[in-house]
Amino acid sequence: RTVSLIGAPTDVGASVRGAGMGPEALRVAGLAEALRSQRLTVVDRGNLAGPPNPWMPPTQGVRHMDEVVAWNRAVFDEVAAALGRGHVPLLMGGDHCLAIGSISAIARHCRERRKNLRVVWLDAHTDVNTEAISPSGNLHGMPVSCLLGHGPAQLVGWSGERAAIAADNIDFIGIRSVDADEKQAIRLLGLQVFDMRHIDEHGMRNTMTEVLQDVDEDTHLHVSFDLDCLDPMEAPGVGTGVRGGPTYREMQLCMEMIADTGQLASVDVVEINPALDVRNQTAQLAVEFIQSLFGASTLAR
Ligand code: DIR
Ligand code: MN
Ligand code: MN
Ligand code: MN
Repeated sequence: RTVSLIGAPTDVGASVRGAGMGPEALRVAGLAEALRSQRLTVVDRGNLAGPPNPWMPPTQGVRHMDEVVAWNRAVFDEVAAALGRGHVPLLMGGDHCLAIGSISAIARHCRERRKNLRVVWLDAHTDVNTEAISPSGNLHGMPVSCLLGHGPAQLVGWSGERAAIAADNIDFIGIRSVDADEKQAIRLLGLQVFDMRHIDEHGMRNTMTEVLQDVDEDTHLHVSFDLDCLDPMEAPGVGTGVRGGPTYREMQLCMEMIADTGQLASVDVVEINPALDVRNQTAQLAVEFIQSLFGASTLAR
């Protein structure tokens, strides 16, 4: 397998500056070398280009719409190109607004190839706000709505259909921060949210068994990995940390069980904020988890 690393140095969708340094932090932590050490071919495509962060308040419920559109266009094209080459795109963010371009390109690819897309959303947050209900106006809190066809018009329909994914095609793991109106959206849309209480009560193993039960050889499995999914004790380098996340071992098991399906076909790694990190430990942690996601295991060769 060949992995295409795609850097998208943004914080235009975020509430805190600094996630734009994420791609370089992952490179410094040795992401490419780590994947090469496990029989993968890795091509680093460098960083995409886009507009700077104007740091403006929301207009019509959204901050930095034009900048978020521009960055996501670049992401869409580069992810589509990687998939076209038969590579596994690994998007290095940047903030989580980039999942709009990434998953829209993946959804279009899956429709063309008659693959069933399943998205695993690893996050402390559900990111299912819209411009009408978001308390912050930050687009990193809205990508799921955009992909489901409910967000601001400029960010909806990029896959060629109004909805890039259906509610049934996405599972959320590690959730522990949901805004007031997001709770209603989750219920109305029927989203499958495995919150931290679910993981406490059922364990990561049973949770992932349920999430992955209908994955088969026709499945394109996409992982959208927001590093704030982890407990901030483990991963301090994030803009919106929330305590009470999965432990290191729980997250490793999650990654290993995804790897065991053999169907992982694309990844977003987002929201690493080196400005808030401690000696690059969050990027180093991300590299370890990505290694597991691509099949590294303690005993298997
Ligand atoms: C919050 C924060 N729900 C918002 N979202 C974050 O602004 O919409 N997502 N941090 O990762
Ligand atoms: Mn988050
Ligand atoms: Mn299901
Ligand atoms: Mn997120």
